[in-house]
This record gives sequence, C-alpha cells and structure tokens, in this order.
Amino acid sequence: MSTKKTRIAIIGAGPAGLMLSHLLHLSGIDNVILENRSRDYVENRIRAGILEYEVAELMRASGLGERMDTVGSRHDGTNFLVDGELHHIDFHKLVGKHVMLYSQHEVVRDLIKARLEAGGEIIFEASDVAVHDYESGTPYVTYTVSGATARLDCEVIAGCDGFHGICRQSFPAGMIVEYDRLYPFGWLGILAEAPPSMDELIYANHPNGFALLSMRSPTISRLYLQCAPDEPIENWSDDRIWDELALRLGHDGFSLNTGKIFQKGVTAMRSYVAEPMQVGKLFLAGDAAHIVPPTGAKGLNSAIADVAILHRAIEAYALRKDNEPLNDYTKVCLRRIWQIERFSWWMTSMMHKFDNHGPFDARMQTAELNYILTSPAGQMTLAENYVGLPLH
Ligand code: RFL
Ligand code: PHB
Repeated sequence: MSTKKTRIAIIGAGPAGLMLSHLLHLSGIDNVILENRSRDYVENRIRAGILEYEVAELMRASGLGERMDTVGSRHDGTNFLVDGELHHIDFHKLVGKHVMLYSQHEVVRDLIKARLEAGGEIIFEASDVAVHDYESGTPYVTYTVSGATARLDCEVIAGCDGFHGICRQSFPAGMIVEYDRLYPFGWLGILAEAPPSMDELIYANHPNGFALLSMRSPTISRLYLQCAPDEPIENWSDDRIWDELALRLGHDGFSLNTGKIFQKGVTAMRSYVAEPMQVGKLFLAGDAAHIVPPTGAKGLNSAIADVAILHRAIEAYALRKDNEPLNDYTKVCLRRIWQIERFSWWMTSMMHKFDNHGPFDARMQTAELNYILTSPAGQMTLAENYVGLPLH
C-alpha cells in the first residue's frame, strides 16, 4: 500500500473542503484533499447563488475576488412579494452591507484553480475513503484510487464531505445527538436561457405556494417553485412551470422573461444539526454537520463560516501548539449555526404555504410578514441576518 504524509487531511472538495485547504495553504500548513467525484463533476454541480458580505470579503482577502467581482453582481437589497404587493428591502440603507450573487460552482472552480496553481494536492475520484485512529495522536485515512489502496497519515482530519459523507457516520455509536426537521414541501428549481426579469431577487408568498426569482448572469435566470417534497419532475412540463411562475411572481408592471429551460430538479427541504462537531482529531464542517432549507440562502455561507473558524483553530494548533481553539471548535461553531438555523427556519415558515395551516395560522403568517416588511425594526432584522452574521 502506498503511504503519504500531510499535516491536515481534508475529506471532500466542496466549498468547505476547498476553502479550508486554500486558507491553510496561505498559512503555510500542508494539506491534502480526498474527493470521491471527478473534477468535472464538482465544477459543474449547480447549487447555491448568494454570498454573504463577509464571505465575499473573505474571498477577496484570500486572493479570490477578481472573477467574483467581474462575473458576479452586487445586490444591495432584495424583494418580497406578498398579497401581490412588492416590498423592497434595502440592505445597504438598513445595515450598510450587501450580498454578492455568484454561483457556488464558480466559487468551487476558483478554489480548485487556486489550489492547483499553488501546487496543492486534490485527489479526485478517491473511493472507499475511511478515517482511522482519530482519537489517538496518529490519525490516518485510507482510500482507493485507480484501483490501488493508499494511506494518508496526518495530524488532523477535516470532515468536509457533505450530508451523505462518511465522516459524521464514523463517529462512535451514540455520540452524536441529531436535531432534525423535514418540511412537507420541496423546491422545483430551473435554470433557463432567459434574461433575469428583475435586477434583484424576488421572494414570493402566494396562495399557491412560494416562488423565488433569482439569476446567474445577464442571460440566465434561476427560478424556484414550492412543490411536493417527492414531486415527480414529469408532472411539470416547461409550459406548466412558466405559467405557475408567472402567476406566483406576478404583480403590477412585472413581466416574466421566459426561455429554454436547460436544467430542472427537485430539492427536499430540511433543517438538521449534529452535535458535537468533533471527536478526537476529527472535525466536521459544512453540510457534513448541518443542513438548512435554502430559503435564507445560508447553506454555502455557513459551510464557509465553519472552515473560517476551523482554519483559525488549526492555525493555533499547528503554528503555536495551542490546542484550545480546536477544543472549543464545536462550541464556537454551534453558537453561529443555531442562529443560521433559526433564520432559515423562520424564512421558510414565513414564506411557504403549509397545507396543515388552519385559517388562524394563515392570518398569523400574514401578520408576521406585514410586521417584518413594514416596520423599520422588522426590516433591520431581516437585513442583518440576510447579509450575514460575523464570521466567528
Ligand atoms: P458539499 O458541497 O456537499 O461538498 C461535499 C464534498 O464531499 C464529497 N464527498 C466525499 N468525498 C470523499 N469521500 C466520500 N465518502 C465523500 N462523500 C462526499 C462530495 O462529492 C462533495 O464534493 O458540502 P459543503 O462543502 O459543506 O458545502 C455545502 C453547500 O454545498 C450546501 O450547503 C449548499 O449548496 C446547499 N444548497 C443550497 N444552499 C443555498 O444556500 N442556496 C441554494 O440554492 C442551495 N441549493 C443546495 C442547493 C444543496 C443541494 N443538495 C445538497 C442536494 C441545491 C441542492 C441540490
Ligand atoms: C439561488 O440563486 O439559487 C438562490 C438564491 C437565494 C436563495 C436560494 C437560492 O434563498
């Protein structure tokens, strides 16, 4: 069996694993990423689109801002459509910050390019990845690549392998407490060759269900419709999708640009947190430890926030022999994560149609929306959370 050695073994080349690898490299800390998919697959996986203010700042501060600031676009606010009335939330005016619209797969491409140009090692198509001896001082990872088994010796393992990865599942039985909520709906998402119909997003609460207008570029729209969690995609012809989007997003003076739909998919909606996020020298980050429904645009951002915290903790350990920040990793992350979970759950509860809601619940939802959208204090709460809490 071939054996390699590094200081930090990172499992998963999603945004969490790649950003951690990049930040560690900038601190001069040797690391290797093991990813079970191909480079082409991870670079073309379509997911999130909104970067919080501080996440965008971190991209810039770590030398990754150039393409984001050229291809991406700055959004100073967003729109909520309720009872056919459009409310604009001006983040910049309310909290002096903005967000960036820049696709997750572009972030992933930038990070992979930066790592490879700096001589970093990402082992793609590594199968049978398994983590060992992380409760001792000498952890290691085994994997198979091109049919041969290999071993990677390390000091710390970062489990950045997403919700279905192996790292969380490798924790000792009974150690993890799971907090879980499944929502009784999903999102049908499309990408279409259609210029965005607005310059900022629209989050719509409609009697037929939630809809979201987003975009990827001046020629590509990204749009979502609330649907059943197990909705067969065949139920939705292109014509039905456009008709329903036009209905749910419709308001005075608005017209929906349509075009060729080139990607369609249904995503289930879930809130999930695993506690603790560490055992011995194995640390979870991003979707490996927690999931949010996409309504608050927080999934990618909270993955980056975890690794910003983990990077600082590994730096203290690796450069200054200070173990305290690593020992505190779960505590520091969870404080922020539960705030993100609350915001994502709240946005989801406020914006969707719940079939089990009676007339009273429905009125409560409307009252909450009216308060949030018309009170300066309500708008401030929304803006503060949407642009993102501090990255610590
Ligand atoms: P990722 O991106 O899932 O990356 C994990 C990586 O680990 C690899 N992996 C393994 N590698 C080696 N061995 C194994 N055994 C492995 N098992 C898995 C995977 O191939 C992958 O490359 O997790 P990370 O880095 O924590 O990043 C989190 C974000 O990707 C995620 O939170 C968001 O994309 C969530 N999400 C969305 N968030 C939003 O804020 N807005 C959205 O619109 C949005 N849309 C989405 C989404 C997630 C989706 N999923 C997970 C189904 C749409 C979809 C379809
Ligand atoms: C997206 O552009 O894909 C997107 C934007 C905002 C969200 C969710 C998804 O809340």
